[in-house]
Amino acid sequence: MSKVLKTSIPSLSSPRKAPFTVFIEGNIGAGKTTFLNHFKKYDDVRLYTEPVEKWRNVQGINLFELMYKESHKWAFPFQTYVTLTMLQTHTEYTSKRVKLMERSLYSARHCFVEAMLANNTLHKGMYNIMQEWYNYINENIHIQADLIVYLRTTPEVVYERMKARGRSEEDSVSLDYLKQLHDLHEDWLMHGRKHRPAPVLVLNADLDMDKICDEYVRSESSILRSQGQFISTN
Ligand code: 8LK
Repeated sequence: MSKVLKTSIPSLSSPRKAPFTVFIEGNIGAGKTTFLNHFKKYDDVRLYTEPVEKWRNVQGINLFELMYKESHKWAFPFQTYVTLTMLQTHTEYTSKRVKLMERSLYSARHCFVEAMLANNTLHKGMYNIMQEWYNYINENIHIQADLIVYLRTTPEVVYERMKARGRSEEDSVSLDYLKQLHDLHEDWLMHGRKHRPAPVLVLNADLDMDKICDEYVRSESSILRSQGQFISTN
């Protein structure tokens, strides 16, 4: 019996347009997931939250927990796996007109991997391998990037939020580490000291959850005006 081909053949006359792709960036506890959930009501938006559940269960192994517990040993395999899962999300096909991603390959490279090198949890040799991966990906794989939304916070505020969230794996995360991640986000997104693949929209994410809604609304027009079309709600 012959197999039925399930994939449709794209029309040659109208090549598929890549979705308007937005990365939501910011420190631990900045409210990225809450921000993403705000866009659930839109039909034409595909949301990708950070794949923490995949990191927690790599064929039964909690890589996320190991990374914080024994960072010297596990930071490198963890970041390698994060890079794979981010790449899977970057390249995943969606027919929706807007793709919203929590973090990206760029925050892995410019924030987390840099912090781990500075803290000696990544040996320079491991760091160099990560750089070779990023360079290879940059040169050979198209990563769609149209807008970066930077949820800008102060480390003290996100420290309190992180504690209140109470993710057990994050028990050992210190205020100093959050300050370090903050500075790396600032260097990258505010001062442009690292490559920014798209324009950056900065939102004040220190605000309380009720007030932050105004900031979300401010960002909606930038996100949803993609390709000049109106996006309907459910
Ligand atoms: O964001 C969820 C948790 O994972 C938080 O504790 C920070 C950690 N994390 C990390 O160590 N390295 C990362 C990411 C998250 C995301 C990227 C791209 N790299």
